[in-house]
Amino acid sequence: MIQILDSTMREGEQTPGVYFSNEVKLAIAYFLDQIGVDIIEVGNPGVNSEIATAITQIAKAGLRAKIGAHSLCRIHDVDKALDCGVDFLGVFFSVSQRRLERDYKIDLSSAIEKIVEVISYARSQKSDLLIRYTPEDTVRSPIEYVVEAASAAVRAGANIISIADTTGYATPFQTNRSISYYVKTLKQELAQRELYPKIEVHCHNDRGLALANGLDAYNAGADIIDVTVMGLGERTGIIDLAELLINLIDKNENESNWDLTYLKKLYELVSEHSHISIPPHHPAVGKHAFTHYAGVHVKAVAKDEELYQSLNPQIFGINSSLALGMQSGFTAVELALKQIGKSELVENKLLVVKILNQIKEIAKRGTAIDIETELPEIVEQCVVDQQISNFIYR
Ligand code: HCA
Ligand code: CU
Repeated sequence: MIQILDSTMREGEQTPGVYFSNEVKLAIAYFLDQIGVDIIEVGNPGVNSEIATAITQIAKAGLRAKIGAHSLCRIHDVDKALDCGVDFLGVFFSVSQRRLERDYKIDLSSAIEKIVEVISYARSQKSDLLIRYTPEDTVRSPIEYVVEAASAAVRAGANIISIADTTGYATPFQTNRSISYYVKTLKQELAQRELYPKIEVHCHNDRGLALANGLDAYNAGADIIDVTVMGLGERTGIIDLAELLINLIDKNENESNWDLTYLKKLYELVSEHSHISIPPHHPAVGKHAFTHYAGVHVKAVAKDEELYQSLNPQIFGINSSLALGMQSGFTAVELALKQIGKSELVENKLLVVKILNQIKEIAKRGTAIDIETELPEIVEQCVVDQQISNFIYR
């Protein structure tokens, strides 16, 4: 069964300007745990001591999810992570030619020596620790280098190898540039060496393909997929948690194990504290995700919601709704009147037309009419107008 690793507090906090206090982090962790995320990557304790405290607190919170730390490939940093009492440790070290030559200035065998030293050390410190090794920028690294580094890491004690598309370079449309190619080849090559680590994928969204690549990896047999709330992260971020879950449910994955009724609350919390608003048209959790607007749509949905919905909003603990504005028709006004407890007015067809015309006039301002707060006033005004004209023309 596919597993989800959430990195909202690690990768997500690498969104320019984003800061979550430790109190907020604990709340995010609780929501993720309620939803049923398998691994929560809380942060890199090497960044500062406050992050180390957050990891320690969350590791002690008694959650079902495995709690993880991210770490540079250095023994000193691994010690810091282990001091937080984590179940999971993610160590990253690139083996791309460019990185080895231009940044680390070492060759592949020295890189592998370093990786093996650090991973063996981590394994010697905690026998049941889940250790992930990520050859950062995997999909722009020669596959032979990735296989060699990954094999050495697994022999040294790593349980998980993560294929990171660090720069959002991968595409499902070109075989040797696809995540699925890396997943399949790595699995095959490692199996030939009798090594069977779990394969994780970390897909950045620079080309808008993070989700597509994640699903491509899923089809190729990936075991773990990284996500963040709202797809937060460096630059254009990574796969969005809600978007991935919607699509995995379609594959009948884990349906009963995930509780998606917590998604909206989690997104609202993260949005509030990241100061990044949820786009209204965001799948599942956006304000308009299950809101119907145009006349034809509202009329059809009044008979059968599935005529314009392929996802059941109840899965997310949400009811479908309607919006009032320039595109509205007669049915929308009737439904909205019922919604505000004025169903007796629905029979007065002339009044309904008057209200609809008034709505369309106001809608020229360019935003929807709020049913709860604005409609009652519009109705009242139209009722008064009608009474006056009835009086005049009596
Ligand atoms: C980073 C880069 C990273 C690491 C992923 C991993 C990436 O910010 O450190 O360690 O699995 O995209 O490669 O997020
Ligand atoms: Cu990343």
